[in-house]
Amino acid sequence: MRITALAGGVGGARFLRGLRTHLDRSPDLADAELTIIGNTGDDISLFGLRVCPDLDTLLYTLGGGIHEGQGWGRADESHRVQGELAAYGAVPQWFALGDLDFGTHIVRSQWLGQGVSLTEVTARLAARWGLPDQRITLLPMSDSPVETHVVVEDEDGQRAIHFQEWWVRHQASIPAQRFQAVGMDRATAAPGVLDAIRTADVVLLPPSNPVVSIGIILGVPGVRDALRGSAAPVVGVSPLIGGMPVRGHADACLRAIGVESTTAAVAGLYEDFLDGWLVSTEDEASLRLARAAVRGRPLLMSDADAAAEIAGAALELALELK
Ligand code: GDP
Ligand code: FO1
Ligand code: CA
Repeated sequence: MRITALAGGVGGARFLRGLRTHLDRSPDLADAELTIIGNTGDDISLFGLRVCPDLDTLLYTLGGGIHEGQGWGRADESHRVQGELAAYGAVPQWFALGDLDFGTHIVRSQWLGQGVSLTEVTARLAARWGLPDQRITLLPMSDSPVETHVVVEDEDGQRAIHFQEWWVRHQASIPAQRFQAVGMDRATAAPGVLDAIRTADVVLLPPSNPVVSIGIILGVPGVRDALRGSAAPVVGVSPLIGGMPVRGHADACLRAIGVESTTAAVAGLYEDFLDGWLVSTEDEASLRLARAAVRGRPLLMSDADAAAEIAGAALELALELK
């Protein structure tokens, strides 16, 4: 079986690690192939280095190197390089880059500088983290740089800032007027992305941020059409429980695009291609969708086993809809 998933960072990575665990525990599914299409709209250039937060969160989580408490960055990390940069007065200092994490950004930037595509760079990083051994292929959504910027307005007037500055530095506390995927007008889907959707047996949407993770991937030319046209059932998992994001600021992102913070409204963003929608048990009773089957389950990925249960339920729903 071929499973394709669209994913952001922490929510996507924890769900997909759970999915791999579920597959490995199911004798008839153990040889399933998983292709992940990762959001690169979060990418940012810092200190001359290209940083791809969502791809790295996926790599470290699936490869066993993630800082579990934080959900991003490396376990057993130190920050000596950043201290040295601070001593030189180098900015920004609001984005924490650890020494081990710097290694990833250095080698990625070196390869990109040699003309290697982000797809190939990501494959090389994935090999180090053992993803091919788990039958996982990680693809960036595009090889062309796309950066999510946020249009904000404060006492200094209206301006666009990088998504990471809005999210990390300002903790999404400045109301966002809108998001701009800078570079998307020139972007094409990375090699293998559209085929992975078209030829999948099942497509899963983890509980990733519907606006700045999944929403950005859906903006890549051809992706939405491929989802609409795919014969595979498309099943999503709600990132909201009782209308609230489990972590992060998805509610602020939804507000910026004029969408209510409810599981129904998030499903509405996927309405044209969604076949199944897994929601939290408490949200199930109040939810009727015209086109997609709804199922309720406890949706808190409190540990690896809980994530495996949730991923198993999403896959089960998809297989029923086939
Ligand atoms: P990011 O790039 O690190 O922000 O990660 P994603 O975009 O992949 O996922 C972020 C979303 O995951 C947030 O909107 C959270 O509400 C959601 N999320 C995180 N943990 C859980 C969980 O345990 N259960 C569910 N249902 N959603 C979660
Ligand atoms: N998130 C933070 O809240 N603060 C940070 O300083 C921070 C640093 C960071 C470094 C590398 C990386 O891969 C991710 C990092 N994140 C940090 C996570 C992050 O960029 C965001 O949570 C997501 O991109 C939001 O979607
Ligand atoms: Ca992200």
